[in-house]
Amino acid sequence: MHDSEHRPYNGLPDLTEAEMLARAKTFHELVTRRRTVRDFSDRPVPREIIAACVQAAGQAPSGANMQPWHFEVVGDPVIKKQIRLAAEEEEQQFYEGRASEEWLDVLAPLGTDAEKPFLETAPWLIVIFEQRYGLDPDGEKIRYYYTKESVGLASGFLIAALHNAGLASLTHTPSPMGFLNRILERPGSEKPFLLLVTGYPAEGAVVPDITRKEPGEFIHYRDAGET
Ligand code: IYR
Repeated sequence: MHDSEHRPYNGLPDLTEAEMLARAKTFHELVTRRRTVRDFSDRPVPREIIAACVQAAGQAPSGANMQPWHFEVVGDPVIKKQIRLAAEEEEQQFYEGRASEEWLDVLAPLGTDAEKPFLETAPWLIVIFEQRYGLDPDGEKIRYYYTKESVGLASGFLIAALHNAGLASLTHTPSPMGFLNRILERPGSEKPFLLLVTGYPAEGAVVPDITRKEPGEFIHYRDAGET
């Protein structure tokens, strides 16, 4: 049936249905409390905590298990400043003309603008790169599959892991993000996917008073035995 070697899988805990339901609800409650924060404290966060979260991200499933991602974890204030300056330059153009009125209208409730002080204030910036293809030792291209989906999954793991660890995060996507290749010395085969800002919220940080869809608005069940 399989060409490759396989081994028994025993990675799941042995739970009663009551325990499963309780855990499912606990996780739901945990992620319900996650919000994007734009106002960060400069309080340091030990690298170990970030490392465990990034390593969790690296356990995400990926197309053909190619793991087409690279994470740059930046705490160096000199590099953070370079990133802030370059991001703000792009963002100024975005807010002053590149973005459509329609786009600016939907962003208005979030209160975003071209100023990105959090890129210097927050202790850690995690830049997630999508590897669009690999390179073998001879420099030949190796085809990767579903790279965007894979990197999106890893980013989701990371965001959940940071929240679970008690840290705030901000999914920042200055556009275009090519400056991140230059500053972080990454090859042209890699495309910046997301700039994730993490740390503690500033004292008194506020978030926009927005809500998520109700379950009935985004889930439709077709139970067994209904047809
Ligand atoms: N990249 C800009 C604009 C922006 C776009 C979306 I879509 C957002 O959800 C939030 C912001 C910025 O970061 O300000």
